[in-house]
Amino acid sequence: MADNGGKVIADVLAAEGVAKVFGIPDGTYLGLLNSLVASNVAVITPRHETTAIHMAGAYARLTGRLGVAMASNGPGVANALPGITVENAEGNRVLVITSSRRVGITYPDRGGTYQYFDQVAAIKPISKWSESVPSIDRLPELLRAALRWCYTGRPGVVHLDVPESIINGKAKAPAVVPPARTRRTQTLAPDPALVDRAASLLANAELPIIHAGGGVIHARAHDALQAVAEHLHSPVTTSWSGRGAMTEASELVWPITSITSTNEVRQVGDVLLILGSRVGETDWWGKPPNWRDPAEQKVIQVDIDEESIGRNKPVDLAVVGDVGVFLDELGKRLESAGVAPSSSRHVEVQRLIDNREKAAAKYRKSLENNSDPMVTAHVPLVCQEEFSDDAIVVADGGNTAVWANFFHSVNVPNTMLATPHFGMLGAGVGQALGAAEAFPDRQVYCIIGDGAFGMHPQEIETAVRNGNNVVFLVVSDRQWGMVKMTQSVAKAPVRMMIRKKLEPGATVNSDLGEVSWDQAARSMGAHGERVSNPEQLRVAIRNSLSNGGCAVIHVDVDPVKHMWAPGLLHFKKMHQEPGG
Ligand SMILES: Cc1ncc(C[n+]2csc(CCOP(=O)(O)OP(=O)(O)O)c2C)c(N)n1
Ligand SMILES: [Mg+2]
Repeated sequence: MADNGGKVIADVLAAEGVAKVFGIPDGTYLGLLNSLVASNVAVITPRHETTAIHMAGAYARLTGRLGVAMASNGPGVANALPGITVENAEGNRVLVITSSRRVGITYPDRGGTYQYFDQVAAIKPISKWSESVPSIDRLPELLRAALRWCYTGRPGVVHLDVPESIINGKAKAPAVVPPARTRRTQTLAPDPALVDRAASLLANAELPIIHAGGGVIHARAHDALQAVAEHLHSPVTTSWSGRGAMTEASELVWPITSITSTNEVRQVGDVLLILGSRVGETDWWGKPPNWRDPAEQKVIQVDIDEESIGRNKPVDLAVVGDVGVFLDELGKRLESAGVAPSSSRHVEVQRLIDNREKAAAKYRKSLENNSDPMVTAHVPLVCQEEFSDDAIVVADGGNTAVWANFFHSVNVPNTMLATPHFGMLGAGVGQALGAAEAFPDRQVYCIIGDGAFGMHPQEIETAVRNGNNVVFLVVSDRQWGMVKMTQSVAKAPVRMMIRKKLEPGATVNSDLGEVSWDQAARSMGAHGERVSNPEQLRVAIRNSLSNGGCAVIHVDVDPVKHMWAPGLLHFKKMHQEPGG
């Protein structure tokens, strides 16, 4: 077989250690597919391009490796756009390679070209970087540029558009230059003088507190964070994206679902260490009243991405670098200086923990309800009891994702996936499949709303075909539950408080029809079960796990109680800043 542009790409990906690529096959990149297979890079094929992008995103986040996805020119790329938007917003490290029509008729379009749109112009504003390859001679250089961008700044989506005439066209594949010679491959160490200053601020603090974002997960700094938090006896709050940055089995972790007690922690700390978080809208922009008045609190921010420093919350000490290296270095300094928390700090932290547990107990009241169909709170709880601690859980849907977040504890770091920045219904399907590809031997389950699952049920067949071990729990309230709740409260708040629901037809198109998800699953070769109470659910999970492969459990829940998910008022307030 003569070399072609596809081989040039496959050689570079293989040299980067890429083992799996996600995408739907197409003739426009046949040269690439053949070369990937020849290089033992597996091509994993879902039934929708946006799923491929989410699979790559989940795979990257869970393994720390580069996620690679592909889509074919025109419709394939159009289908990939939502996934690209979301994975970029979520900050997952994904390289997307697309084919485009041959060089002679594109860029610019002459009008009437088949399966063509300006893919680069469309993807540029929804990615970190997007360029087209104008000639085969420039392919190696632009691949190197793309990979450099993958590892520069905040992770996200990087896109390279390659005309079919280049992918399939004859070329002599040049010797691959090792990655270390074409980009930085070591982690970015922070300036030691800045680590010294951070150590001294923290050592002299009355109550240092830590806020961990998704950057801690990308840096795989879970153990380093736990060591520093324990050394300082510091409360650790996590952003939505940072859930699982440190084990929630530790008393020192405040998941974002402990909203009121998280606010309390942020009010009392006199030194705040922000790790890998932009402190954006879902962190209430780092502002009072959810956070302490900046005049009363010193802020240290550490981030791999210089652009994220001081962006939403002013800082007293800015540290650019890898949070894992920073925490390792900080830990050494705290130890050698013999820093130890005071007994008054222990007392204060215990008070904060007690308040957190009191608030959590209030939420747990919904578990006392044993109605059939069940209250949704039981779903994540029974799952937590039945799946192993290192199982990967994906939360998707409107209220379903809220219930799943409130009643799940991330006891093993980096085992929870969602789209906290985008709230993208249906993304969880691809994320669950990506998780199963990342860890074929681990348990993976996805708690997902019936609206969300209805966006990508075809991927059940993908899971069956690819032999993925994944259990979907489809929470069926036969409504766009979160939307029905917000519509109802907006329309008649007092009536809602008294009667908990409005009369049928009072909201605009927020009801859905019946779909038997267990039957749909069986029609595609998966195991299917339908349950409506916690005990049935427990049995169904056990059956699914002993069966192996893909299972779908249709979970009927009480549709009215489902609307009353915890924390909704707090989330409404979260979105009101800034005004205008
Ligand atoms: C792709 C997408 N479209 C629309 C929305 C707006 N939206 C937010 S929650 C929601 C309802 C979700 O319904 P379902 O998945 O059944 O979950 P439930 O709220 O019923 O638990 C909608 C339509 C969204 N977040 N994502
Ligand atoms: Mg629903």
